[in-house]
Amino acid sequence: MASCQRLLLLLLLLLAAASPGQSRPSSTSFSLAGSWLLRSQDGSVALQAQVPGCVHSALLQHGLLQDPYYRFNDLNYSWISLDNWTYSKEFRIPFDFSKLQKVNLIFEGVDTVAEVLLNNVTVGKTDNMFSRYTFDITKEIRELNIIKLHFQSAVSYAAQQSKAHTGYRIPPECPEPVQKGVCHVNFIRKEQCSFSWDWGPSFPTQGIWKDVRIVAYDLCHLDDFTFTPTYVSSAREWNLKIEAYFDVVSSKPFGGQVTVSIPGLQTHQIYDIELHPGKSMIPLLLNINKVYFRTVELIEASIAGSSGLSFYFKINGLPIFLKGSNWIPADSFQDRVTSDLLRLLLQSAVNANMNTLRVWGGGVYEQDEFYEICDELGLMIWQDFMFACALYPTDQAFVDSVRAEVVHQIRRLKSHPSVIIWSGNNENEAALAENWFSVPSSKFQMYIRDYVTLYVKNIREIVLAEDQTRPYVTSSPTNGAESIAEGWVSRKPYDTHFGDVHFYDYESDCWNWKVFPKARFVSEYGYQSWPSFSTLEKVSSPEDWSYNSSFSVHRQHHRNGNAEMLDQAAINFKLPQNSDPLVMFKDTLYLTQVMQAQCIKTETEFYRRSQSEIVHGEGHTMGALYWQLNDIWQAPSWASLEYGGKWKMLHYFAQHFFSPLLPIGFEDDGVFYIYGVSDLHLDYRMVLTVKVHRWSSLEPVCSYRTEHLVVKAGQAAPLYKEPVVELLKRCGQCTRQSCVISFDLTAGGQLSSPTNYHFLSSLKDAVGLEKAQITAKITQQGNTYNFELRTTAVAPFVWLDVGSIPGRFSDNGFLLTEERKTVLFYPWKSTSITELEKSLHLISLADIY
Ligand code: BMA
Repeated sequence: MASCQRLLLLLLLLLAAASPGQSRPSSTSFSLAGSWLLRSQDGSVALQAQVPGCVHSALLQHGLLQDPYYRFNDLNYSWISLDNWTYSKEFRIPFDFSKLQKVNLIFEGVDTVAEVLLNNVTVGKTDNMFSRYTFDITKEIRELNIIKLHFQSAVSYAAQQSKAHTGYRIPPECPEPVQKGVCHVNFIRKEQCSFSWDWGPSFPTQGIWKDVRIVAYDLCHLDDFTFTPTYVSSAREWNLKIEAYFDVVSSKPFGGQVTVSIPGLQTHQIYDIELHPGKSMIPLLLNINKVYFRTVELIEASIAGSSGLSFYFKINGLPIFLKGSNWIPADSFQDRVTSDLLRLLLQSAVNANMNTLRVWGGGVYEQDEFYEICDELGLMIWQDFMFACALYPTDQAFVDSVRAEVVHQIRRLKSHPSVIIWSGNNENEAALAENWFSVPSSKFQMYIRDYVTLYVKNIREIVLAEDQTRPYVTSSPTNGAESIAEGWVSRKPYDTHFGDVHFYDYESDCWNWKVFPKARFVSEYGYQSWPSFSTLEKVSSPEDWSYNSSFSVHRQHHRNGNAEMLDQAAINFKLPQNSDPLVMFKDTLYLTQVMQAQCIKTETEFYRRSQSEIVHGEGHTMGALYWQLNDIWQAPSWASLEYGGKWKMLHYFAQHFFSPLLPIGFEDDGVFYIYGVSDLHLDYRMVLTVKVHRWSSLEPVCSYRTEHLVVKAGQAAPLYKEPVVELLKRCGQCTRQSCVISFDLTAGGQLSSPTNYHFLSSLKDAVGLEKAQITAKITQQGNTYNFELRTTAVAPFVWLDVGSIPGRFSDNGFLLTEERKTVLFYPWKSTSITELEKSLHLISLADIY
């Protein structure tokens, strides 16, 4: 995938008028990005603001705000989004436009509701953050100009729209009080989580959030071009379809030539075309017989031994298990999402062996760089359209706005090989099917009609017309073909026999895999944890540093979330006990991360080992995307990466549980099994080593190596089976409480899996677990640091924390069963041994008791 994108980026499109005597099309443009003047409605605040940007960022840059994420500032600063701000700028056109036929003002993104004036004449209005706006300013443009954008508060606009919708309710009206958010976000085409979410604050921004430029041209202008490859197996070649969208301003048709050149493929082709006045799309076809692109198919087919249908992806003809997580906006203020930050987060996904991210429908269609990096890193993207957890209006103006948004986003994104599926919305089919918002049954059919209007008759129709190379599902979760058969809203969208499911259960014991759905594909599942102390410290003050402080309560946006984490942890662990309140707080943060990591490990391993089997009609699980990859601010959430990118324990665990080759241990009815799971493309002869350790000793009580076993490509299959009673008897000196099992796969010393483990009892019942004394000797080797660890005892969940020093360890949160282990630290900024030694905090589970 990576190579393909790089090659395509070199594709050039040149247009030349062919008829003699006719001039060549000319076009010139300049950006209005940079410094603008920003004023509050009453003029009491006036300052310079950067474009692209937003009001909050401008106020922050001028020192008029503290860090908006500090303590309770999300509430203190709510006035900003209630005001109506004006952006203005004076500018001189740096070229002679008088001879050019058309001058356009193009906004790549306006957030959100604004009236646009040029030289005091209204040239357009905006109401959709996700659309590109092009306004014809040929008549208004002068040499010296003033441009103004009068914004209306997104909050008051949404309220107004909702009030005007008198026929019937479009719920939910407001977020839950615990989210401390604002109402009616479903009435505005804006980042839905900007009005608050169950992991994020309410910062309904205003501003010009993407580039704005003036483009002037003669004859014609190439507005857009896209390319999509399809493989023609009969001819064994790729058809590359290029769609070139022109705005032709010439009053007469004219001919010309387009040159398509892909230097990386030594491809150069010239096309004669004829352009007619107005907007037109010219398709250009190119045949290429080298394999450079990728195909994607969503397979919904019957499965032997199971009712229902499969739901899995074939990439280049091969079934692929999608493993990864869900992406949310990386900041409330999009102008702070730099390419460095995107690269850091996406690289972290790859480092954790993920191959897929779902861009979730409550955020934004991400910036171009996001998809470029994914193309390059080989990450696949499940792309939602931006609708989440709500019903939506379908009046004509709203639908028209959505249509423009969807066309724009498909054309912008479809050339990216990373995007493998379009999906209509997040959980809106489920919201209807399960009647989350208590709509009266008499109105139910009407809401279904609205749903079909939006996601089927409009969005789906546009996807089918604009992009035939990718599948479309109307919602996530959905039953896919079965939902369609049931009229697009299935009675049971969480059916394990069809489509994808989302699964959350905070109460049941997450160490018991029987609580998880053996579904075809699990596109969301998760548990919360707290970020590390060093991350929280930046936005809090000492009085906040306890689990029940008003700060800790304020940052938790999920009802009962803080208690839920401790309740889940208490099922298998003793809760921290310490008389020092700060130590107690830090230990509690650590334990929530231990709980989260271990829960999602158990759950993900269950999904991965369910990929090749059908049990009681369920199975063939082919996807596990946990909720959620990243954080929008410093708060408790389901994320595995903290705000800023620091890895939580879960992320280190993901590196193991998503490993291409993994032995997975579990018990069923007192029998211990190990499955071998492989995402590799070849079968491998491997040896499985199983060791049993006592908590009280660094010498394993017994160790067993199998004969060579074949671990099959793309399969999950049992490799080992032994009743626990026999295993304990065989090893002697062991009880469930006093011992733990570890195991790994190796092949001739070359290929190996991570070492995995299986607990035989809850750790609160563990016998012999000692407070290990663990020391670390740090040495430097080039850009990497070695942490040579030595322990006095077996230690579970060993955690190395270097505070705010950016970087990641090669491994962390591990079970230490040997006296020595070396862990590497990869810094993201330069650091030193002294700095690392000073910041290092090392604990393991027994330290918190
Ligand atoms: C799902 C997601 C998000 C939410 C998460 C955790 O519903 O789609 O809306 O943040 O669960 O509650």
